[in-house]
Amino acid sequence: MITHAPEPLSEQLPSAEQLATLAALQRRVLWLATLIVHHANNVRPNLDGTKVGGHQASSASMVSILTALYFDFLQPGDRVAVKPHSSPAFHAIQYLLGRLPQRYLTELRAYGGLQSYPSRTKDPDEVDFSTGSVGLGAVAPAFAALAHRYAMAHFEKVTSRRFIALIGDAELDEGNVWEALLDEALENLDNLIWIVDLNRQSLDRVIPGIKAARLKRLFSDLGWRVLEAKYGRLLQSLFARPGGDALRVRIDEMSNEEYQALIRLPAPTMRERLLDCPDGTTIAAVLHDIPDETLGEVVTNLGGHDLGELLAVLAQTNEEPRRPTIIFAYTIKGFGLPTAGHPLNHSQLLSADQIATLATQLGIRPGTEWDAFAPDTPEGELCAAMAARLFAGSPVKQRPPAEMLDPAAVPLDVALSVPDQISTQEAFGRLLVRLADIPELRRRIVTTSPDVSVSTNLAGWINKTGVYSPIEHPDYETEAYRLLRWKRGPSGQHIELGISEMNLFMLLGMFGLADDLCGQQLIPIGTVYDPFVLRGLDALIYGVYSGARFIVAGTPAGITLSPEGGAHQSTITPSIGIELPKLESFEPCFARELEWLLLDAIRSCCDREHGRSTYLRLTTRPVDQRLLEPALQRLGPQELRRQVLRGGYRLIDSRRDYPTAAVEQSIQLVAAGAIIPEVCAAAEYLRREGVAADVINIVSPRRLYEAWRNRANLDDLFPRHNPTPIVTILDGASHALAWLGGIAGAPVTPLGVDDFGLSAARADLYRHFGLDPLSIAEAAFQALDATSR
Ligand SMILES: Cc1ncc(C[n+]2csc(CCOP(=O)(O)OP(=O)(O)O)c2C)c(N)n1
Ligand SMILES: [Mg+2]
Repeated sequence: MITHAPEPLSEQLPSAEQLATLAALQRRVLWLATLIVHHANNVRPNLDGTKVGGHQASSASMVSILTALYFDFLQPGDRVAVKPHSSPAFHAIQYLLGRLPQRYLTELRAYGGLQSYPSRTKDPDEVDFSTGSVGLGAVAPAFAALAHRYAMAHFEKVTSRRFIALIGDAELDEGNVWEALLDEALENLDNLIWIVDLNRQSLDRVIPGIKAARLKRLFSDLGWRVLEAKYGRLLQSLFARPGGDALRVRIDEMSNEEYQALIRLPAPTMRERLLDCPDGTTIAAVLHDIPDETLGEVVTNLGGHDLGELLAVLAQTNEEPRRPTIIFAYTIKGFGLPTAGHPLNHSQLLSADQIATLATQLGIRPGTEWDAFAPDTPEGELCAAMAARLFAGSPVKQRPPAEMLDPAAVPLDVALSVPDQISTQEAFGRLLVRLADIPELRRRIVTTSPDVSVSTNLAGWINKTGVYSPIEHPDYETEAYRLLRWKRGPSGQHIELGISEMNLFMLLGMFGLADDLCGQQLIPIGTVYDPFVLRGLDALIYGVYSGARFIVAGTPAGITLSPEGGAHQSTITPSIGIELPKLESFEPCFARELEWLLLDAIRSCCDREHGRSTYLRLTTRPVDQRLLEPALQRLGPQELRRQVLRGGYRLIDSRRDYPTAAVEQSIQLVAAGAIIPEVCAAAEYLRREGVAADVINIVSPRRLYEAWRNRANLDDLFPRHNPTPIVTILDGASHALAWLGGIAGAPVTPLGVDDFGLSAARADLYRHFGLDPLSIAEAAFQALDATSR
């Protein structure tokens, strides 16, 4: 573990000899990255003719930056997010470092091969951050740097050092980038470095106007160190000549479109165009000794392709005072390729002839196309030295060491005592307060919320543990804060975010990977209003896709939050819980259930191989806890707990719980969450009418669905030998439970909320959507009628 004091790194700039070695490595990276894509598209047999794809120009744009990082700048513990469309260049480097077997180079986008975009979980080499959906990879390292800072404050040792995002310039169009930049919680991350690959191109176009100046001002205003690698050393030397300023002004003031067009012209025309301005004669004099053969090289000599310039700028990131740093590295999309600067080069591929010419240009001899460097060459020696520095020479991907919570320290229950009437949200708040009394758990739990901590019942936990801030703040307690002590300091264990659900899920995701990224396990628990889960959905998906383990409570949920109205009433979140891979989801009704679930979710966070994140859909509706009594008596706490965790249990077993009732027909009422009291009331009504109505409480539709798909025996809930008609009831889209009849082959009547919500009293809304006891009973009678006919 590194006890992290950001020590100054070598500030020695490389010699001419070292630069020559780096240049040779860069050429090889460009070659291999281009060839990896070429092979996948034009050489590997393609059975169905579907375009394979891959991004040669995007990779070429990034080649110099990646070379400067992986063959010089990076230190052990540095974590890097790689621009999605430069993955071929990244993998080429991993190959040269001895971290990726050669056979993968011919397997880009093939089954079991290299993924199209860097993937933590699926690529064979070590990827720190998955990228692909632009904008998310840009900010993931910022949240990871926050996890690092938090872990340092609480555990004093981490395995991470700096966090580096390599960002395409068009990624800065994504709103999530700005949501992150503006959040106070992410201020002053002094080990965060963003490098923008400023090729002024996106997918479809050359980006009009020079946005860079505005961006620089914005970052500077946000307290970042703003650096740029704009011009290479060659151009800089021309600018330094008498009259050189005129050349600089000419290039500076040229529109991006004009520049991109200029660099694709034959040299004589290029010169003509350059001189076509009022200062033409002065510029002609500056360029008088530059022959046509090298004019193109001079005009494209941007800082983002000049290794000496890049390393000099990177060295400045270590200067005091340390601050988050952004480097605008000016690049050319397709640098070194015939597609350079072409407005439509994003998915352009080189032809076989162009590949052959490129091989000659880059000095690749026939038969050595896939070679790495021999160990006794300067390039081979540098590769070995960097591999030793970054990976201690280990050739294989492995899970990095981490300090973890021992799952054995997590109890099965905490005997939470609750009043007869309590909502799941309030029970959640009380549970957290109880967990704060278990030291091993408390150490690693960190809560977070996008400005809804108090209204989601986190106040008790916050009062006990405090709010995290890198520095101690005085506690100006006022009347308004009597119920909530907002004490801020480095030992706090709650992170308050501004209103950005995107930031919430990015934080949960990156804190949920803190064991891998920083060497300290954290158990992040977030709260969010359930309808606004959808505003952070991309980041939620990103977190679970990346393999993070965290817990989130969406609360309050559904129309049960009656007066708040439509925008606050979630209806489609249950299906996210059922369908999003690698997520657990639960919609409990009773405090006891929630207690078992939350503890189990924490245990799952401790399992680095198979653990999953957990989504709890909760509510503020107080529910009579005595409704659980008959099931508790019938099954006993152990068996009930097992069934809750498996996804569902029989809350009312009509024949057993009411043996004397006169019964003519049977029906199953299958429901989840806060609507259960209505369902129990409907069951009672039906019983009085001679219908044995069982109530099955589906605590996790997802778990039951997975069990069903895995052919588990669910006969105790849905007997196949005697399928009984089913009415499903959910405060959510009715579709989410409608599949349940498939388990037993029983007819289903799905009830739920299949329209946008609206403001009203709860009983009015239940009636409006047909979820009140009488409507449920009515649906049951109709179902029975239909089956008897
Ligand atoms: C969220 C998202 N929207 C759209 C895309 C499709 N897309 C892929 S690359 C790209 C343009 C990227 O431009 P930039 O970030 O500047 O990268 P570069 O120019 O280096 O290729 C777009 C729109 C995507 N990958 N992710
Ligand atoms: Mg771009």
